[in-house]
Amino acid sequence: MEKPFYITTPIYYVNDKPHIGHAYTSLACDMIARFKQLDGFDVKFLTGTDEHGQKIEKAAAAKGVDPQDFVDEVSVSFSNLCPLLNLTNTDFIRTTESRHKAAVQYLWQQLLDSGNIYLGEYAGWYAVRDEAFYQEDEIVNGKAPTGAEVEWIKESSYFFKLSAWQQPLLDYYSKHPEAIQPESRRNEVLRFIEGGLKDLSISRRTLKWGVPVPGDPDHVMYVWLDALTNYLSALGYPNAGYEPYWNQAIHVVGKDILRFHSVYWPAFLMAAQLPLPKTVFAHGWWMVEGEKMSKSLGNVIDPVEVVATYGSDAFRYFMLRDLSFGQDGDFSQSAFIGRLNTDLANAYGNLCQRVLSFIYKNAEATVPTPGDFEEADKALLAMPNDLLPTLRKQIDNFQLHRYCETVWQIIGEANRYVDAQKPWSLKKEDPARMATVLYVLTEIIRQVAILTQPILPLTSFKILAMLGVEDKNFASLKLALKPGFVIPEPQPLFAKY
Ligand code: ME8
Repeated sequence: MEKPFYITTPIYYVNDKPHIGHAYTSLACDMIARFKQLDGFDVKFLTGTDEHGQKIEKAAAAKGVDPQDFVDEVSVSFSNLCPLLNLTNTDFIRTTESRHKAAVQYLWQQLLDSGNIYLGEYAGWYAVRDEAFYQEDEIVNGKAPTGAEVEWIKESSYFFKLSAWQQPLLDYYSKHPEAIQPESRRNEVLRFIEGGLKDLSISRRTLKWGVPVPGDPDHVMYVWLDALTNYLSALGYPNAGYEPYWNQAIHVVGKDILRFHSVYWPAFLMAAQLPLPKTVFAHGWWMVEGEKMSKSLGNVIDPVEVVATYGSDAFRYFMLRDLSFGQDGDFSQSAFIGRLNTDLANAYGNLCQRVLSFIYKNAEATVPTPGDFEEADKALLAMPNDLLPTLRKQIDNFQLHRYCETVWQIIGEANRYVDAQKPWSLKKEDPARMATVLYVLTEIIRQVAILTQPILPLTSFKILAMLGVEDKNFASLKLALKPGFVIPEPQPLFAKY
């Protein structure tokens, strides 16, 4: 039986269409999901949309449309992004679906039955943009610490006894250092919890656009309690079958929403006697040409346009390679073009093009039969398999950029091997040796293409198809290319800008 693996993106708000920040989290999860799938895991990869709450209600009202019609329309711009970016998500959840609402109401009942919910009155600040409550001492110059506008609300509300979970959370995190990553973010969360947790308002009476509270339909649930539960509802919770995946859950989120995922969510789960996710990983923030992306600055980058111009593989590569996963990054035109030219066209593209064109023109377009391998041949051929444990660690430690670096080391080594072995000179001097060198090179291209699948699915697919390769999972690295396959005329894999 394959080992279950479960990875999730945040579910995105449908108040506006997606930008490269949303695409980023989805791409990072896709890279990990693809790696795990190729490495023999039974993968579930979830993404979706967060469709309730005041922010969405307001956005729909501003357009003068019914909230359901509004979310139906905007959700499509997020679900369309999945095939566009070549995501391998196994599900796409919308919080307005009945399967989700039923699960949230069930969870609410668990929290109520276990004595974790009481009715009270909330008076305090609320930021619609963040869908978050703020304490008086958090307000800076009349705004939320995030810069969002706040409004004062005072109404009857159900509360979750978050304060009771302060110590259990601290105890849990001291036993599970892997539960919040990277470490710097973990420390921020611990300091926040140590600062004291107040009970959390989890329902609103003045809002209609949400999941009704069981037994008190005057109230709708706080959008974050509703939204966070998507990770369970998509697995079929509370019906049996969700457990094996849930026990392996990894949530990848932006640093903006780590508190919701590492304080509120685990407290709800503990209160409902459910296991906690294995890891919440918070990544950094993308800026554009050194500025914050914002509608008012007009610098929001639409992933649909980037993909239309450069293709999805180029976009994937830049996002996954350029930013150290966890750190903040900058989407600049010069860095983008630089990476495409240097790493894709010059390094990877050139390796495939020079080797496969040479075979096409000088070796009857046929994968040659090798003679005995020399030391240099063996050293190059051993690289991918020898590096596989390193690549596994890099994925498990969320070092996605390092994974790219490691694979490109092999590409660099293969290009140096071409220069050193000079197949063009061997053609006259030693055709048998030329055949061996060309075989080694096609074999290394096969292995590299297997390893680049999580980053560059389309290009890897093209390369493997050219070589007639059918087995594409990591176990097949150990196989060897069969000589005699006739390759089609090679076309450049990457454009140069
Ligand atoms: O917060 N750089 O949805 P959201 C990097 N619905 N990542 C970015 C980014 C940027 N500039 N901008 C957005 C919500 N993101 C809630 C989540 S989950 C139960 C509910 C990514 O549409 C990043 O993953 O505001 C961030 O956490 C997420 O989009 C916020 O998406």
